[in-house]
Amino acid sequence: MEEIVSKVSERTKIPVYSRTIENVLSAVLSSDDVWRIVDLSEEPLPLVVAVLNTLGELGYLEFDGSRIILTTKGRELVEKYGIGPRRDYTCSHCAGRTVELDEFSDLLAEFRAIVRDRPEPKHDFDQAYVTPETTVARVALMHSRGDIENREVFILGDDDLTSVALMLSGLPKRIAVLDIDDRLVRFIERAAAEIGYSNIDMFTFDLREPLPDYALHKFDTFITDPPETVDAIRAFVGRGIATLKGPGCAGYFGLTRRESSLDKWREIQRLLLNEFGVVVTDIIRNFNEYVNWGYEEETRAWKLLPVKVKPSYNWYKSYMFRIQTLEGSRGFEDRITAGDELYNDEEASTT
Ligand code: N4P
Repeated sequence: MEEIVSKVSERTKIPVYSRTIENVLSAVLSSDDVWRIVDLSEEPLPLVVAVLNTLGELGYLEFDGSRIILTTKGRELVEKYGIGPRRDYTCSHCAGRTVELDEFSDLLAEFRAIVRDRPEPKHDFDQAYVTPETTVARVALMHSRGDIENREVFILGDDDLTSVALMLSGLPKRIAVLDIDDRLVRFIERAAAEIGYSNIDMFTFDLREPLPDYALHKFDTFITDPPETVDAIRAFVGRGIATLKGPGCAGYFGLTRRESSLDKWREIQRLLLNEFGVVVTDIIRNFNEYVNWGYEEETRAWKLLPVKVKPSYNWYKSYMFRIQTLEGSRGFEDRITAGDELYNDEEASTT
């Protein structure tokens, strides 16, 4: 095992542990589909690739067309270490989201109808929207925590159209949405007119810039789904916190294992705790499910993968984080000078 770990370390700057190798082997025992292997192993895609290539080179597995297959030598290896197939016991009623949508079935149908002609994901902005069930589950989750009814809600980036589901719920007192993509701002404007909801403000905005005064310290709840470089967490989550009125407010954001190692998660948790002074109240695994964005073949992931096959199901998910502000919490209000590196680091691969 030590030899495998050190060989993988030569191929990547992402930290490698024997646990990493075990996770990938366990996933390979469950599936021969490379996307499912990334999904189940819960390791960043570039790291999974480094492990697969190393295991291939050492003769533990082979690439057979589009499939990843363990060799006899590989079978001996998993036996020796007592590694079994990774199981998936996700609750089939709630899909692991912890909230049920029975009360929201009309809202879900209305949401589907309104978003039918939504803008398609734009590669330049790292867009990939979540399923309608996910968006509606966000409303259920936030409502269950007391974060939307008669609250002022701020949305930083909204290709998921959470604002549309919130308008349909009629619960918030006021909604504000910003997005860098004016196609989305116009789409949400039209949806508001169609729904007949007027307590919503929309503006086109690049989150590298500091937020204007009318957005700062005025809201009860924010939601965002950031790219996952540390700068992007400051730009999206840090600025989200800066929109909040003070202690006792809440924020929601997604973090994925697909593009962030647990080492990066620790960095991000440090930021939350030490820089922003907020507390994490909820982390719900794989709450957010993303529809495949269509530009897979133009991404770093595609270049890296040892077998070139398009995903056959929604393999990309993120964990939903809820934070709450306390005395002494503070957001991020400075300028960020990053260019494309706002979206990309060693662990990212889907842009
Ligand atoms: C990126 C998904 N490049 C996948 C495609 N990220 C943007 C989602 C906006 N709905 C978010 C990842 C989770 N933080």
